Formats: sequence, C-alpha cells, structure tokens
Amino acid sequence: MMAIKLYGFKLSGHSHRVEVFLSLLDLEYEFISVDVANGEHKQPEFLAKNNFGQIPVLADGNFIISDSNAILYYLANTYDKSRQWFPANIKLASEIQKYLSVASGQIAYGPAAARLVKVFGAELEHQVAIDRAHQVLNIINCHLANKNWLVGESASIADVANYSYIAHAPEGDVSLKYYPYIQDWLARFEALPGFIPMPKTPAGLAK
Ligand SMILES: N[C@@H](CCC(=O)N[C@@H](CS)C(=O)NCC(=O)O)C(=O)O
Repeated sequence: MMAIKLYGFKLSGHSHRVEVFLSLLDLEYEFISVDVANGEHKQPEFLAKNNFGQIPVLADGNFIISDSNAILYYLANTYDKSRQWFPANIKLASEIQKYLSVASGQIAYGPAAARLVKVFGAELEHQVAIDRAHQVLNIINCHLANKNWLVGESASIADVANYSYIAHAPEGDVSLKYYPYIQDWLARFEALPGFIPMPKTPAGLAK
C-alpha cells in the first residue's frame, strides 16, 4: 500500500477530524505540520496541493484530495470494507451528507468561528458566532435525545465531521452545559477504539 500523508495543523478541528478518522480506521499515516502562522499554506508549493490554500490536505500515493469532509468520504469509501462509516444504503448516505453540510455550515460559522476569535484572535463577530453556535447545538442536542449517533445505528463520518469543533466549543466561550445529550454523544465518540483527542488550546495561546 502507498503511504498516506496528512498535511495539517494540530490545533485545527478540520485537520483533527481527518486525523481522528485515520486513527479510527487504524490506518498508518504521516502527519506533516503546515506552518499556517507563517502562511505556508498560501505558497505555490502548497497551492499546488490545494488551490483553496487551506489545510487539511491528504495525499494517498499520487492522489491528492483536500476539504476535510471530502477526505472523510474518500477514506471511508476506500478503506472501510465494513461500510460502517459511510453505508451503501442511499437513505442513510443522504442523511450523512446532510450532517456533513451542517459541519461545513452551521458548525463552521458557529462554534468553530467563536473558537477562532477566542483562540487565534480572528476578526469575526464573537457574539454572532456564539449565538449561531447555540442555535445549532440546541437542534443537535434535541436530535440526539433518543439516538446514540447522528445518523443510523452506529458511528459514521457524520459524527467524525461534527465531533472536533463541538467538543472544543468551550474554547470559544460556547458552554456545553445546556446540552446533556451532546455531552453523552461526545463521550461515546471518545470511547471509540482508536479515538485520539485534539489538544486543548487555552484562549490566546495560539496567537
Ligand atoms: N472546507 C474546508 C475548510 C478548512 C479550513 O477552514 N481550514 C483552515 C484551518 S482550520 C485554513 O486552512 N485556513 C486558512 C485560510 O483559509 O486561509 C475543510 O473542510 O477542510
């Protein structure tokens, strides 16, 4: 098998969702840290890997793919022979797509954005992001009231895509104390064999 390389950044939730999935799938990979603080991701060499100039990027032999959710899709469909993580069943797969969109939409502009302000000093409206975060977390909390996983009966890439920024929401001043079903879901995810955490980042430290 050709070697898998993950170009990422340890404090990025987008990067973490790919790294934790590689670990959940028990795949060997090399983590290549991209110097985001000094703009390495905007240099021609990196732009040749991802024209959007963002991490994460995955290289599997000669195949290069960027966008965390696209990477999860690629890995699940290439390496998960059990089809647990992205089932062949079109109805379940469609529901998973819905939650991948939630991860790229409401979660990115809610808890992830609030954390960007607090941890990295991003110039975004903190309160707007916090309000958006509570809106989506409230919906997800209700959704999980009688379910173990976001879609279907077992963990899927829907859970992988949404885990990192929800787990680290408190770093952006988005408390999870109102969301008991989300807390249970996070604990279930963290108990999966192969789970690896993203480092906690105290406010301002990563500036
Ligand atoms: N849709 C992309 C978003 C990735 C993303 O936002 N990456 C951030 C780090 S967490 C980045 O590279 N930001 C630098 C930039 O956008 O210039 C994905 O899911 O991978």
